[in-house]
Amino acid sequence: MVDDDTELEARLEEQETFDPSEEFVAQANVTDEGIYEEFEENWPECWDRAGKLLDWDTRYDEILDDSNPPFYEWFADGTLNAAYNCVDRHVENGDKNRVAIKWEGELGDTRTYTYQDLYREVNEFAAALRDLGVEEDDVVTLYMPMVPELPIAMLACARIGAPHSVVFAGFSAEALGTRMRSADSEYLVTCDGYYRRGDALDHLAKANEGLESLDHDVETVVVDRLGDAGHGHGLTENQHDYAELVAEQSGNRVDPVERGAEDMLFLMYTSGTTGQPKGVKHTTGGYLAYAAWTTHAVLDVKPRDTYWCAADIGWITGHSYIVYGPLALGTTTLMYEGTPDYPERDRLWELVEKYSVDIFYTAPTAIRAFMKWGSKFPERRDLSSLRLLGTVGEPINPRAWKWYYRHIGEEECPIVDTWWQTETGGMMITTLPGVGTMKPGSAGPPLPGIDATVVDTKGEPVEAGRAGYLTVDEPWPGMLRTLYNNDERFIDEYWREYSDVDSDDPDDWVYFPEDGAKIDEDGYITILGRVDDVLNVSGHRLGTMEIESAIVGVEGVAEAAVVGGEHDVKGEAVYAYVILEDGYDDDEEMRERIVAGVEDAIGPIARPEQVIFTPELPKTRSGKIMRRLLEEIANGEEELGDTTTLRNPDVVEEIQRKAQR
Ligand code: 6R9
Repeated sequence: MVDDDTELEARLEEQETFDPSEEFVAQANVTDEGIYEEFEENWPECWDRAGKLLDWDTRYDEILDDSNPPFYEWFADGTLNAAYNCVDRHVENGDKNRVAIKWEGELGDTRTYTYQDLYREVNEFAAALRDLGVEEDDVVTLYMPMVPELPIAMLACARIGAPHSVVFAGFSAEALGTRMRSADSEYLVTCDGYYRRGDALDHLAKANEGLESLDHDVETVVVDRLGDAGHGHGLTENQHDYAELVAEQSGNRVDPVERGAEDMLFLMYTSGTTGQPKGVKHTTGGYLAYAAWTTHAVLDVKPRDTYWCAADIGWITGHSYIVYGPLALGTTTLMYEGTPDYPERDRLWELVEKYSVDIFYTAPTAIRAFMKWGSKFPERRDLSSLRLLGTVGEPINPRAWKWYYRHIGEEECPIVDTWWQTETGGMMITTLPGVGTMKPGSAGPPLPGIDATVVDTKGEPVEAGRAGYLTVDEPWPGMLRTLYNNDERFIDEYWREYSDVDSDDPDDWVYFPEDGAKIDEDGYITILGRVDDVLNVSGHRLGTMEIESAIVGVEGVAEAAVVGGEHDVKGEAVYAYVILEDGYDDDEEMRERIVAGVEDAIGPIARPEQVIFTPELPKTRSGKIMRRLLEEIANGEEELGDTTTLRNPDVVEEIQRKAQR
């Protein structure tokens, strides 16, 4: 047995390419290699294939309107409703008894919603939102953990044409306030609390604190998740109990509002280069068609499947691949409230076994944690129901890929390594599981119809194997349309770098995702990571500027620089270099106040791994902080790169010494 194992490990280690099994291919949604050419030759009409996955109130004639780049419009003369597409049509098509959402709480409590159940509750809550005053185009903020009421609230908003803005429950009160203010949002749906490693967290306290920072009144709906374990907050005059509202609307129906394809479906705030989060705008037609298409083509989802994306709905991955894509296709989507290691480190595999999960989609940071815990945890469980595995959020190294392939997929499941972003709405670069050869460590070729390339600083394609910058030359239906109320920043952030911004010719416009990449002879793209000041901590996007401004807000801090250091589970971890004002001591108390400052401003996900006090930051003669050097120090590198251009080279050794403490 041991010998077999070692032999297998050795073989896997050497193997550089993997092909899907015949059995997988025989049943896959997309199997024709010709699809790449077909899309290219028929572009942009090829996208009708995505549009056709939806039911339209008014069928579109025009696929793409590119007359005003980069403000592209897709299916613009069509109308539809996203909730109708995710719920009603499955009820009407005779699938009302199929399970839409299977939910499991951390304590093992479960809830099941058939499409009929979902239809009922989405209607009732949509009616309740209307009664509270929500009108078409009002932004409703959803600050909720992983409870079924979150997708229900999203769909209820979609039903009445009110865009939602979901704020990840792990974000702080301050982060909630900033996002509500930015979106002028006068409605909030939140929750009393939720479970994390057995503790009943008090979420409403955070929500209330966030609301206090707003100048305008907010109508709030509160879901009671904790019951008697709750924290005893009374509801104020503007706060309503979710269950009561829904009960009052029992049996009521709301006609799905006919939305233009280009009407906003939702806003999602994400981190960028500046301290201000960006409100990414997604639309009803293009986004939903793209989410449905990629769920079909890449995740190979079929209505009879039990499909599980173990992300949080508070991020784009959850929007596209827990809620909109899977429900548009009428499958069963699994939601889990808790963490993977509670009560034990086999929790996720327990759920795979219990629900006979067919498709499992997670982040490399989780896989690295599973590897660290060891294969004995998945081995305890029967994982034979799995057919396909996926990853998203950050690069996955070949070792983690192979571990996932062997210990979770039992060498039978293809793995799709999917590169995409909040801004792209859905997957962009990955193999098609029923078509392509997989190369661990490389996401794969761009999807059919996606014109992504790797270029140098001048925009010229780089040679195979050379590092460059990822760009996308043609628009696609799932792309963001703009940043909320900020067209100028939209152009600056994503287009200016490689476009002729004065041109009306769409060929002069190139989308820049701000990732480094390289490409091989077969056109497979390996993503190297962000090239802007954005960190990727456990698959979460965090702006260094946001963290720095939180630290500088702490009393006694004069200046701060934040960089990412390598971390074996998180991928990147936050390293904060801090200069104190005179009269403050660099002691444990100060460190704790800095950590608390970051948690208050953003949330525990942004917590610094290390706070390094220093009398000065290494700066170039022009006064720029030399971040590269700080990164090298964070990574414990002894041989540092060129420091001759520093104004203050002496400080380097001192910082190095402090970082080692
Ligand atoms: C979906 C999502 C986007 C950034 C992106 C890139 C990184 C995502 C990746 C990946 C390598 C993959 N990223 N998927 N890097 N391989 N398969 O994660 O959206 O939170 O906006 O992050 O994540 O750097 O630019 P978002």
